[in-house]
This record gives sequence, structure tokens and C-alpha cells, in this order.
Amino acid sequence: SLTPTPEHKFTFGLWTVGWQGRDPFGDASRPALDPVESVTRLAELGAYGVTFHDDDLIPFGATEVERETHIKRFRQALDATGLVVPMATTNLFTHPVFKDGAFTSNDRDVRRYALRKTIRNIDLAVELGARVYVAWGGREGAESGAAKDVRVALDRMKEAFDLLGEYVLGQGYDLRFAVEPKPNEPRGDILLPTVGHALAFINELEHPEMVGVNPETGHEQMAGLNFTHGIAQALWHGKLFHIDLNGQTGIKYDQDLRFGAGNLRDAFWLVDLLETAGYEGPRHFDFKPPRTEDSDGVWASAAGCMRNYLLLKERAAAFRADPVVQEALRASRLDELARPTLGEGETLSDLLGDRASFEDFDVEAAAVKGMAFEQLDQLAMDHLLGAR
Ligand code: XYL
Repeated sequence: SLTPTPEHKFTFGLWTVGWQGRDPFGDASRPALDPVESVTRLAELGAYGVTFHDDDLIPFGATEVERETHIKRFRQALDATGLVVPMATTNLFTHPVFKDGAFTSNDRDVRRYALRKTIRNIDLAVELGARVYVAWGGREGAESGAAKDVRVALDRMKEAFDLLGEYVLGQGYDLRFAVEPKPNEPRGDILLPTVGHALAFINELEHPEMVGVNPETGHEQMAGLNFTHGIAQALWHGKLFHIDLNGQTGIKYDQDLRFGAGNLRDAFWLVDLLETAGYEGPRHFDFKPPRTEDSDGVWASAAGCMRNYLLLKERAAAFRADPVVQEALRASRLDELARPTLGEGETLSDLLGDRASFEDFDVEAAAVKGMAFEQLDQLAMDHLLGAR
């Protein structure tokens, strides 16, 4: 069905529907949105949960008493609606103190402050039931070469994740981290720019098992990469701890369109993958309703994210169930890809001794055989366009 329900596990960041439309060229085009209203409206639309940066919920600089009030109101809204908080994160980018980054700022005091700010919000995240803590390195980066010694900055980044891991273990929290890669914006170049960079970095940590990735559709596409392939590799490594879904049209500024807008075909393959690969985490939307929209447009945009996901889920399921597609998959030899290259019990020396695999292999005959990918892809297109 195309009606979102909590079972679909759709979640939204408070900062998404709450985005006021401020951009580098223009002021806010919408009034501030009360997080309590966001919770209520999202629940009405069929969402499962909400996520937040510390400062989305508790304005930066709030007193302790104000902080408690904000948390209490939010908690009441969660209780009233049944919405959950599966993930939280830290704002380490808005305040000018973070202009050179947080965990990797050249200013050591800023790094210490960033860790304290993060740890404070980790406590709150856990209190609210979060199991994943996202870390987007918003301003961890540089605009010029000598400004950042990248190898040393990575030492500091590792130090930060090791300390955060130590804290979580020490507290006995059931919480894992998810690194969110992004190639650029707001910095000229951001550290850990892609899923691949992040996966390699994680292996160097004290507790790699506690850290995975939170890839965002538009971020990989800003780097010209195939998002679905990145997600597939993250799944292959057992590292897809969370996901940020949105829309993007190629290599340009971070558009944060609603899910399904932008690269629709990649969205189709992504949903096909998530729905068949056993990913059980939230389907989290990290989008920005364009600043042209008023409040009705904001909720239409949020509803559109979920509707497009469900539409694509239907189309992808129909594609997989179609006997003609199954035949086309065989014609494209996907079943053969799934077979190990060596036979059962066969060894490397068996392969080396197998004349059929080399000396007697008819290279020319193998080379002329087509892969039949075009027929297969057109079937996908027909399903995506609702023509089958
Ligand atoms: C901005 C990022 C953030 C993170 C959370 O491009 O997507 O919204 O998801 O800090």
C-alpha cells in the first residue's frame, strides 16, 4: 500500500522539515517550526520516528533550565504520538567557533569543546532511546593546501572517535556510531569525502565494530558516484548502520531534494537493494523542502519522500517478481555471477591445471557473446515507468 505506517520505519530529521530556507544568498523564507509540531505532523503523516542535532531541539546557548524544558516538551510529544528517536547527532558546524571544523579544528580548545558537546548529546540521545549516533564532519576540511595537514587531522579524527567509543563503552550504552561522508560544502574539501574513504578510516579505529557509515544519497552523487553501489559495498562490509535518503541532480551543490526527485533511476535501484538485502534500519529522510515552499509545501514534500519510497518499493518488487525479468536475469548470467569461480573442493592448483580454463578456452567465442543487459535494463525501465 502507498499509505506510510510506522512499520515502514520512515524517519525524518527535525532539521529537514524545520529548515527555514536560509541559504548563502537568501534569508529565511519560512518561520521557525516548533519541534513539537514537527513530531505531531510527522506522526499524522505516518512516520515512525524523528532524529535531531542537539541544537535542533535545544537552541545553542540555552540555560540548563531551558534545556530541561525543551527536552520535556519533546518527550511529551513523543509519548503522545508514539514516535521514536532511533538516531541523534551533533551540530558541530553552525556556530562560528567551528569554522575550521570540530574534531579536526587546528584549535585544540575547539576540539576539546566539540568532544564535550558531542558527549553531552550522546547522553541525551541514549536517554531518548537512540541506538545510532551520526557524525557528519560538516566543517572538517579545508579550502587551501597548507591550512590542513590531512594526515595529522586524521590522527585527531581517530582520537575523537576512539574517545567517543571509550565513553560509550564506559557508560555501558547500546549505541553505535555512523560516519556520514560528504565531499564538499560547506568546506571546499571535507575529510572522509566518500563512503569508501569512511570505510577505510573505520578500520584504523580502536573499536571498528562500533562504527559504521551513514551514507547520504546526494553526498555520493555530488562526487559523481553511484549511490546504490556505495550502499551495496557498505552492506557487504556489514557497515550500513544508518542511511540518509534524499534527491540530487548530478554534480552540483547539495540539493537535498525530497527522496525520488533528482536521480530517479538510482532511487529505484536503491530501494530495490534496501528491500531485498535485509537492511532493517530506519529509512531516514535528510532532505530540505525547497525555500519556495510555505508550510503546506513542507508537509507535501515530507509526504512525497515516503510516497516515492513506497511507489519505488512496489515497482522494484514487481520487477523482481516478473517471470520475463527472471528469464532476462538468467540471460544476463546473474546466476553465473553468484557461482564461485572455483568449483566445490576445487583448488588453485586444479585451476592452474585446468586446460579448459586457459589453453583450450575459446576466447573469441566467449568474446562475441552479448551480455543482454539492454533487454534487462529496458524491463527495469518499463517497470519503473509503470508500463509492465
Ligand atoms: C548536511 C548533512 C547533515 C547530517 C547530519 O549535508 O546531511 O544534515 O545528515 O549532521
